[in-house]
Amino acid sequence: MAWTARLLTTGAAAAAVALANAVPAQAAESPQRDGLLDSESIGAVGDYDGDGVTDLFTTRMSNPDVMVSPYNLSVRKGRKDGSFGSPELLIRNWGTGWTAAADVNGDGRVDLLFRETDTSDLYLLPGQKDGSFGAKRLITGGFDYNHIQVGDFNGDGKADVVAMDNSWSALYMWTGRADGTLSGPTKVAEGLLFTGTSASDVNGDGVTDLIAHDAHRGDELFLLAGNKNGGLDTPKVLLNNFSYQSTMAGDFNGDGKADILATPLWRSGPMLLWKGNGDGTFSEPSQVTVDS
Ligand SMILES: [Ca+2]
Ligand SMILES: [Ca+2]
Ligand SMILES: [Ca+2]
Ligand SMILES: [Ca+2]
Repeated sequence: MAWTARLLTTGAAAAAVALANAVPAQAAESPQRDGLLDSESIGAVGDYDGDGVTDLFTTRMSNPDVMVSPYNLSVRKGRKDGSFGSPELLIRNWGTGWTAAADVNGDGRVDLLFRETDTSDLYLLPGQKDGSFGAKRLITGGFDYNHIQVGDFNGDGKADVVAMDNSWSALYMWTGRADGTLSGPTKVAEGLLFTGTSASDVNGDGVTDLIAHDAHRGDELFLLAGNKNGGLDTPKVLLNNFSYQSTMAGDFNGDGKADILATPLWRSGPMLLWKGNGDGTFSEPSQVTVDS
């Protein structure tokens, strides 16, 4: 498949979780207990403005008073105190599907990867210098995978893709080649229900890693460390007693070390931030403030 894989800068974040399976909203502006607005959910994480702090890409219904209305894509910029700003509209009529964010083409701007639910088409939207995104370009059709993440998982400087198959039982990887195409897929992990995946260099060795939460096992967050042998290491428990959703990895306080961000189940409380120590260990979680 065509792909513009080139240098990934840093181990910067890629993406995340759950799109818009949110409940249709009634009130337009009342924030949920996690600080996001009604019908707003996090689609991906990445450093949109290049300030070293990972930002949130969120989707939200354009008209919360209508049961079915198109979703818009916005960014909430992260700050060094771990909080997030108000949503800034990026793209109208974004659609529904899986979103990932990473600098795929190596120009220093975060690009977006989007798999449309209705068609299974996989698109790339290149990030531009002015903060906008270029027209979506088809990478491949028939991409029947979900929980899509982008990062340099084999440490060769080119962006790779990891995604879960439709049986929800195995992770596959597509490796970025020098000629700008992707090769694969190769099965890189199985045996867990890999929901809640997110990509970042969690253990600080310069190679993008994957975190994964198995919704059936419930209380463990796993690390699948990227390795230079072209795969992901066997899952290891990263955090215990981890009953959260919308789990994301990125540098949410801009200190150069990957952190974990998550929401309590059913959005029942504020988002929490586990600050990374840079070696795969984390501080106790602190509450995250999100502007309305
Ligand atoms: Ca940022
Ligand atoms: Ca690579
Ligand atoms: Ca790593
Ligand atoms: Ca950090």
